Amino acid sequence: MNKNILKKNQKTYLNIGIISIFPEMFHTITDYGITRKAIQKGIMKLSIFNPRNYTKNKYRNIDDYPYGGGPGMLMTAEPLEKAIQHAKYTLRCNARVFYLSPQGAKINQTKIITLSKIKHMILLCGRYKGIDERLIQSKIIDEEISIGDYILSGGELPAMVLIDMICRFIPGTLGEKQSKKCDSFYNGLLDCPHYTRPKFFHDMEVPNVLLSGNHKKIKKWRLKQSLGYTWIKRPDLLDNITLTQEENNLLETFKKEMSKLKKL
Ligand code: 21W
Repeated sequence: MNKNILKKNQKTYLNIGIISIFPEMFHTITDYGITRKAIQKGIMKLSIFNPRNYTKNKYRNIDDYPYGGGPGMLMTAEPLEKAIQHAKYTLRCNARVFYLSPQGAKINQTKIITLSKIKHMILLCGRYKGIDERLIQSKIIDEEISIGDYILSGGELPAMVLIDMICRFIPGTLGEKQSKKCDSFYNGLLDCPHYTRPKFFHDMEVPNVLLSGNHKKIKKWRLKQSLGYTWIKRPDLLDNITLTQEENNLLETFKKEMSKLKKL
């Protein structure tokens, strides 16, 4: 399957340029797990550009004091612009440029699916208090994105989070069996509970239906648990989706079974 995809698209499926003053941080994704495999297979390619290499002054400064005063430093526009331009030239195409920033539009699973269709992207990672506003307003940045409403110390971890998420959507990075289709959120629901050997852990058993070998029953049970767990742990998710008649019935059964358990 992987071979076919690679043939069809000639070379790399996902080409990512990263602008960061901490290139070594990206070993986290290049050296471990699914992201590492994707790079090894040639499905994904990362190229890192350090803004420090695009500075003019001898101390290679990429930061400066903010006009108007106040604490903290800002990244200056010029080295970043040059790094982006070089990245664009290297990726040799109309790569889309994303600036990771707490002020950006918050990413969600739907947005990831849209992003995962982009084949060439440049991720700009800020540090300190961020970057000169004029770079954001210049045409060179296409989109500003955030990974959530909390403050981190830079854009590198968010960039890696993004790459990890997108990587899972490239055909061939996930095994057919552990497909993303089974993942939490794929259908807007939480994943069902899972069990593996041994059959007994302390005094706890594996639900009988999973040992039954009846695949139709197992599928139905898993959907029921997905619905039930979502209802218990993340009821807000249920507000965003419309359940089918069958799903509604399964959830009602789950609730009844729950209240029976409580009475015991
Ligand atoms: C931290 C940049 C603080 C700028 C309101 C009050 C990239 C990030 C980042 C950082 C400030 C992302 C503020 C979620 C994140 C990132 C570093 C300046 C901002 N707003 N997604 N204070 N969270 N963060 N203060 O932090 O670069 S994507």
